[in-house]
Amino acid sequence: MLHFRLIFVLLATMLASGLYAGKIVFESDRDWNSEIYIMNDDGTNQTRLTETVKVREWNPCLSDDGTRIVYCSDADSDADLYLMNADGSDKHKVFDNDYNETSPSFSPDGTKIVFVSTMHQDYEIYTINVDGTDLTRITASKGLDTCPSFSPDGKKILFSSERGGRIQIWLQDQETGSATRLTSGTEGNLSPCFSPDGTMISYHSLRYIYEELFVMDLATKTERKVYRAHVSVYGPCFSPDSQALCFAADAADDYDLELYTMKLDGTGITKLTATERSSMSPSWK
Ligand SMILES: [Ca+2]
Ligand SMILES: [Ca+2]
Ligand SMILES: [Ca+2]
Ligand SMILES: [Ca+2]
Repeated sequence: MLHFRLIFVLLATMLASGLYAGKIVFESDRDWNSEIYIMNDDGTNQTRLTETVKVREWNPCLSDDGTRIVYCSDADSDADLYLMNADGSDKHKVFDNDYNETSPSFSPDGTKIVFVSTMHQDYEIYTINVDGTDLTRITASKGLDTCPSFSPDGKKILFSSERGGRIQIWLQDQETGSATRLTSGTEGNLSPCFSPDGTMISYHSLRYIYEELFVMDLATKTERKVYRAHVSVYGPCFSPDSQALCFAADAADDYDLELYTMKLDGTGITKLTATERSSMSPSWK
């Protein structure tokens, strides 16, 4: 009986604190310089985690357990990788060189980071341990290889690549190194992300006049359009329960990029941010 009462209290707490009850980290220039923020996934309690007037911080990614954030900073002029706790404490550099490192993302167990670097001239994807050791090159192809993330089982890396022409979405097996193209067409598809349940990916498509978000069922390779932007839409990511997306878009009533959540059937669009400048790059855990 006590057990059921506890479950009821937990459910009531989750409902009271928002629809999805997770956290979203993101970047915004609302305070006149790019900084990293965290908020509840209903848009409440927006909290700034970095405060550097002359240094940009961007591309934050929250670890699956919600405790740590990996992000980019140009504190020493080029972009390097940094880590901090989700409350903003213990900021420290993880990977530093004179080239640009961007788009970092954690492995599901939080032990590795996959990211993009120009250290071999071209844009390529690499992994390192969170302590900065064991640098491993993942891609070696002419043109852009970008926006990498691990599959929920940690065995594959999802990314967008210009190999073969227009930018498309690829999935590379970590063990064999073989990559499979998931999208096609004469127009581009980019910024992919996995649903945490491993059954879907979502991505940003440039195939029509308007920028759009798509969801693909991985078992059937069926693509479904879920959102068409007024002008631009960026960086979809799934909710922890794989039932919703968060993305940055410039809706008709607001030309800045703001963050929205939406159910996978395209309903329930909720605006989470509303400042005079932009908010983007969401990561939802
Ligand atoms: Ca800053
Ligand atoms: Ca660097
Ligand atoms: Ca550096
Ligand atoms: Ca490349």
